[in-house]
Amino acid sequence: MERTLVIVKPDGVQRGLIGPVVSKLESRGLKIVAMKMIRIDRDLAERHYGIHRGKAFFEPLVAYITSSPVVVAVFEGNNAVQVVRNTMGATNPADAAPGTIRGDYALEIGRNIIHGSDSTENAQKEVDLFFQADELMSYERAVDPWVFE
Ligand code: IDP
Ligand code: MG
Repeated sequence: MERTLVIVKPDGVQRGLIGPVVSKLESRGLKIVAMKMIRIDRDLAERHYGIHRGKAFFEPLVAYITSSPVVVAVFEGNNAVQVVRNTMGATNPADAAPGTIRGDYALEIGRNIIHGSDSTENAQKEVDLFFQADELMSYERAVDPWVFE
C-alpha cells in the first residue's frame, strides 16, 4: 500500500472546501492515516517547496502557503500517489478536467486548492516532513474488502 501527502491549501480552508476536497479522496476509497490543521511557517514552506526556489513564482508561492492555516493529511491505498494526482487535476485549474478537484473548485494556478505528492519518493519525504511516525495510523476498515480486492 502506498502513502501520499495531501495539503488542503489556504484557499481551500478559507473557502470552506476542506470537506469537499477530503470527501472526494475519501469516497474514492483512499484511507486517511493522518490528518491535522497547521499553520505552515516560512521555514517549512521553503523546505516543502525547495525544488521551486529561484523560480518567478517561488516568493508568491511561499506567501500563499503560509497565509492561513492548512489541513495536511496522509492518504493510503494502492497507487495512492497517482490516484491523488489524477483526482486533483492539472496544476493550472484552467487545464484541469471537470470532475477533478482543481477542475471543479479552482480557476488560477496560484490558487489551486490542493497539493499532492508527485512521486512515491517525494511522498515519503513529504510525509516525513509534516508528520512524526506516531501520528501515522495503521488500521483496518470494515469496508476495506469492498475497496481492495
Ligand atoms: P503541483 O502542485 O501540481 O505539483 P508544481 O509544479 O509542483 O505543481 O508547483 C507547485 C505549486 O506552485 C502549484 O500547485 C501552484 O500553487 C504554484 N505554481 C506552480 N507554477 C506556478 C506559476 O506559474 N504561477 C503561480 N504559481 C505557480
Ligand atoms: Mg508539485
